[in-house]
Amino acid sequence: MGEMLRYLALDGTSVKDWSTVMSSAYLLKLYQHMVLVRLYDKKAIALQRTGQLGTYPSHLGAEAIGIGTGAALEDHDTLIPYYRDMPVQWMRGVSMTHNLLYWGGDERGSDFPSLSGDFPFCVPIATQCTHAVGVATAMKLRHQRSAVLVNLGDGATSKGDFSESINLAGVWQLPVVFVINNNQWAISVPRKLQSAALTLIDKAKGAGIPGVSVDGNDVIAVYDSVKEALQRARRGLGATVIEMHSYRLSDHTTADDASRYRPEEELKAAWQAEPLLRLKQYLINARLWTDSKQHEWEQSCGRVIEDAVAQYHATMPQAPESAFDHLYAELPQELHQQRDALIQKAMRMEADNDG
Ligand SMILES: Cc1ncc(C[n+]2csc(CCOP(=O)(O)OP(=O)(O)O)c2C)c(N)n1
Repeated sequence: MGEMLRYLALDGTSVKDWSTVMSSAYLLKLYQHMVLVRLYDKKAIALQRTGQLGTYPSHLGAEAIGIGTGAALEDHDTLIPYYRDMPVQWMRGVSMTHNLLYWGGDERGSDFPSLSGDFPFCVPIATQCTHAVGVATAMKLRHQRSAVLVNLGDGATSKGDFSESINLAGVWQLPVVFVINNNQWAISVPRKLQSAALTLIDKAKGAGIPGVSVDGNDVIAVYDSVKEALQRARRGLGATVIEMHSYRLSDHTTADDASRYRPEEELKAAWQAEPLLRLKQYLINARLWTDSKQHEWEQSCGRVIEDAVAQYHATMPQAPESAFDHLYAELPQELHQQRDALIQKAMRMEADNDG
């Protein structure tokens, strides 16, 4: 695999000096955000299971990638996220209520106050890479000293959109950072069936851009690698591909049952390397954290999450036809017909319910 950037070993000992990367106080803050994400994730799954949310993609195992990446971005950069990126958005100021609205099927979940034109989630696999290259091209033409960060899964690197995007990013030296969340599975398809390339950053070589291999469960390594790649981009030195080695500890989404295809032993081993465990151990050893502080923090996270859920529940539902409202500047005729049909159907259902 070559060398992989890592600062903390699995047992929570430091294996590389990170004193120039961030302060201890900042590391503690990142840990606290990771705990919050984990608790939020659990709540969102419970809401889906009880019919209060639509299909939801868990962040379990991806907390370090999300929080570390979000922390490394600057306000004037642009984030182009994929559906597993609530933690990155959270660090960019997008509320949990917006996330709940999104997965609850409400268009307003994508209408958040955004830093520097951040995009909403992209569900079609890898198409966000082409959007990122478009935004990065605009930044370059305007001589902005900002960068674009786009996230994708390991499966997305098998799509033409990814290959074409890194190719153009290489040729035009675009200020864009591609962060691959290599969580080893694309729904039921394991990494080794996705590509014969030894590593996913080997793909960057063909595009003439540097690739960096990172322990995606180590938040310091995530932060450091992303920050450096963003700086390179802002200085006009071009794009970078970062492969974050991680593991999807959850089902793919709440519509999936990973126990049908994923070896139990593999999952067990992955839990030993998960992102919160070693960091908590490190912080406790460094006397920056205690079990009682953990308890208090979890209580306050619980309150933050309950507030977001209450706001979500208090939001009046949108009209069904709102699904059509943000697709086109001018809706094509056939979609007008579908929209009208939907309104008629909603009216009939309402009349049936009343009658
Ligand atoms: C263009 C397109 N094809 C197929 C799908 C269905 N689909 C949804 S998620 C997924 C797997 C994605 O895996 P990966 O890129 O590794 O990301 P992960 O969800 O594991 O983070 C697929 C095939 C889709 N959303 N878009």
